[in-house]
Amino acid sequence: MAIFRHEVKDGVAAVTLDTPGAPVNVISRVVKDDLYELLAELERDAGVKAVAFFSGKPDNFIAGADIEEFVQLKSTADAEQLSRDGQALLDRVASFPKPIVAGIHGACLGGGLEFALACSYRVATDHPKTQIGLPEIQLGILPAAGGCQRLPRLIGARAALDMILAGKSERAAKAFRLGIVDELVPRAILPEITIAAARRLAQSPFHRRHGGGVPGLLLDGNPLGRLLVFRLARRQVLSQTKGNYPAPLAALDAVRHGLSHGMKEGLKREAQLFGQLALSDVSRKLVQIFFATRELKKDPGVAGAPPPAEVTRLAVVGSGFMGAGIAGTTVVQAGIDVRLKDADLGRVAKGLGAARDIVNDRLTRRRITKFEHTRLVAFLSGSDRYTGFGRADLVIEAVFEELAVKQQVLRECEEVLPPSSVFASNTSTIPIARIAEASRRPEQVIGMHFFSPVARMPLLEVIPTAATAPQTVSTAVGFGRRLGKTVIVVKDAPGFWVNRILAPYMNEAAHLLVTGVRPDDIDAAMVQFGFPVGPITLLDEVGIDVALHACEVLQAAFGERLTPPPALAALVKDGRLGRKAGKGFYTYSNGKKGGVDPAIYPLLGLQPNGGIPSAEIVQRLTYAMLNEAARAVAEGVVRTPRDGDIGAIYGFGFPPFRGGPLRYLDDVGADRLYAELQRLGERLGPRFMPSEAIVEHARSRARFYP
Ligand code: T1G
Repeated sequence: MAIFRHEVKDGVAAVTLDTPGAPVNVISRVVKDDLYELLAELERDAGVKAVAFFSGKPDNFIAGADIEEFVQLKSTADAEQLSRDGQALLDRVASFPKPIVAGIHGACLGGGLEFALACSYRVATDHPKTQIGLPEIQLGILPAAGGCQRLPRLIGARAALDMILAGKSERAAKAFRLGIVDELVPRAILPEITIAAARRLAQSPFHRRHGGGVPGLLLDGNPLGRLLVFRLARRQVLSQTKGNYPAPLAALDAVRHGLSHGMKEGLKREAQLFGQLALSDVSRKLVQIFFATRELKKDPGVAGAPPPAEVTRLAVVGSGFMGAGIAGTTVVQAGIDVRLKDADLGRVAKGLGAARDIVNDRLTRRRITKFEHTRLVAFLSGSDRYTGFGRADLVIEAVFEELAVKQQVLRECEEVLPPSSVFASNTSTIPIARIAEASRRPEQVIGMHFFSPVARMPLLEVIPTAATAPQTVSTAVGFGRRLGKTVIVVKDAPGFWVNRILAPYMNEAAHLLVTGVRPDDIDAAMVQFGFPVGPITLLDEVGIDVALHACEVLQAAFGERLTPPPALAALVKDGRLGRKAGKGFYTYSNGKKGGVDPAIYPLLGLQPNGGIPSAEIVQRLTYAMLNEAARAVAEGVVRTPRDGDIGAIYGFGFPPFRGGPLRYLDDVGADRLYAELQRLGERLGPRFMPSEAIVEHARSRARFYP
C-alpha cells in the first residue's frame, strides 16, 4: 500500500501521508524517497496550483524522523549525512514552486514540525491531541532538518530557544499565539480550511508579519540583543543540566551560528552537531528510555492477563495529600466520577479542595477550557460515610500508614463494594499480603503505590500478592496508564522497588551527615551527578518522619545494612519534619527553601567539618544503591532491568543520561563495583559488603543489558 495518496480538485492537490501498518507517521528513508517522487509529479502536473498536506492517522500528523533509523547509525559521518538528507528534502519543500499548506491535526513533532515549517502556511486544529514541538533535546540530539534555522526566523530567537532548549511541545492555541501556526480551526473543518488556504496562496503569496513586537525587535532583531539572549540561554541551560546534557548547548550553537552566518552555514553546523550527538552515550541512553517507556506502555504487567476491567467510578479512602492527589489526577486524566471518603466532613472538604486545585491548575495553565473545568469538577464528591461506594469499580485507600487501620478500611469497603470491584492500597511500606489478610476476596486486592505529588510524578508501582488474580493486575495497570502514569509491576517485598533501592542511598547521606559533612555539600554533589535534587533536600520534601518510618520498616526486614543512623530520629523528635513543618535540614520561609539550618548541628551533636571530596560522596551513595539494586533484581523485585531503570528514573529522578541504576552499574562494571564495595566495606562497615548478586556478576562478568 502506498504511503502517500492524493487527489487534485480545482487546482489543489490534497495529499495524505499514511504509513501503512504504523501507528504514527514518521519520516523514514522510504517516506523521504516517496515524497521526492510525489513532489516531482505534482511539480510536473500543470493542473496543480497548490498542495494541501494532511496525515491519514487519527491523532498524529508526523512524529518526527524515524528514531529507529538513527539508532542504527554507525558513524558520525553517517549521522551527519542523515541530517543533510533531511535538510535537503525540506529545502525541496521550502523552495517548491507551488505553495504547500500543512493541515495539522495530532502530534506534529521534531522532523514533523520541521516539515511543516518548510511549508508556506500552517493550519492546525484547536484540539488537545494537537501537540506542536521540537522534542529532540529529550533524545539527546538537536532539531537537525532545519528546525534550528527556520523556527527562530519565524518566531524570533527567544521564543524558538524557549521551545528547542526545553524540548517541549505546545498546544495548537499556544503555537498560534507564537506565530508558528497561521490558522486555528475546529477539527471538523481542517480539510476545507487548509484547501481554501492553499487555493488562496496559489492566487497571491502570503506575506507573514513577524511577531515578537518591541521586545522582539530589541532583542531578537539585532546582534547585540541576540548576544544577550544567547548568553542568558546558555547560563540557564548550564544551571539546569550541570553540563551533563550536551544537546541543548549544541542547539544553542546551531541557532546562534545560523542567525550570525546565514541559513546555509546554519544548516551545515546543525548537521555536524547532529553527527556528534546522535552516537553519543547520552543520546543512546535517552533513546533507550524512549523505547523502554513505549514497550512498558504495551506490557499488561502479568503473563496471560485478561483485558483490564473498565473503571467508570473510583472511590478513594483517605483525603490527605496522597488521597486528594489521586482523586484530582483521576478527574483530569480519566474524566470519571471520584468519591472521596474520610473520617469527618472537615477532612473531606479539605481533600476535595486539594483535588479541585489540580483541576484549577489545568485551567490556569490553559490545558482545559472553562467548560471542561466545570465538567471535571462536577466529577468530584465526598462523604464521611461509604455512600456511593456501591458503584465503585476500584477503591484506592490512602489512609495512615498503619496495618490495623488499613485492614479495618478493607473490611469496611468489602461490606459495601460490588463483588467485582478491586481494592488497592497506596501504602509505600506495608506488605500488601499483610493488608490482604483481612480480605474475603484477596484475589481482588493489590498495591498501587503512587509518588508524591501524584499529579506530577510519572511513576506508579503496582504490587500484586501471590493471591492477586491476573485480571486485578491488568485492571490496576490499565487504570494507572489511563492516569498517564508509567507503570511497573513489582514484587510484594518490603519497600517494593523504588524505596528499596532509595533507602541505602538516603541512609548513606545520613551517615555522611553524622560524620560532619554539610547537607548542602551532599546535595550539590548529587545534583552535579545528575539528580534533580539532592538526598537531604528530598528528605525535607517527602517529610523526614515519612522517610524515617520507611527506613524502620526496611531495617526490620533487612537488618543492619539498612539501619539509618540516629540523625533522622533526632530531627523528628525536634519537630523538624521538613518543608511541611517549615523546618528540616533547611530553613523555609513562606514555602521558599533557604540555606542549611544551623540549628540542626546541636541536634545532631556535631559541628560541620571540611567535608569529603564530592567524588567520594557520589561513590558512597550511588554504590550503596547499585549494590541493593542488584540484590533486589536477583530476588525478582522487578520483572526486568528495564522496569528497574524506568522505575528509578521516573520514581526519584535517577539521572536519565546515565540510563538508570542498572545501566549505570553495567557502565561502572560489576568487577570494579565489587572491588570498590569491598574497599568501602573494610573502611565503613558491613553495609557496603558486596551483595551475592554483585559477587556473581563480577565473577561471571555478567551484565544487566547485553
Ligand atoms: N520514530 C520511530 N518510532 C516512533 C516515533 C519516531 N519518531 N514516534 C513514535 N514512534 C513509535 C513508538 O515507538 C510506538 O511504537 C508507536 O510509534 C506509537 O507511539 C531530524 C532527528 C508521537 C506523541 O521525539 O512523542 O525528528 O511501541 O506509543 O502515546 O530533527 O510517540 O507501537 O512499536 O508513543 O500516541 C523527534 C516521539 C524525533 C516524538 C505519540 N520526535 N514520539 O504518542 O504513541 S527526532 C519525537 C512521541 C527528529 C529531526 C530529528 C510519541 C507521540 P510501538 P506511542 P502515543
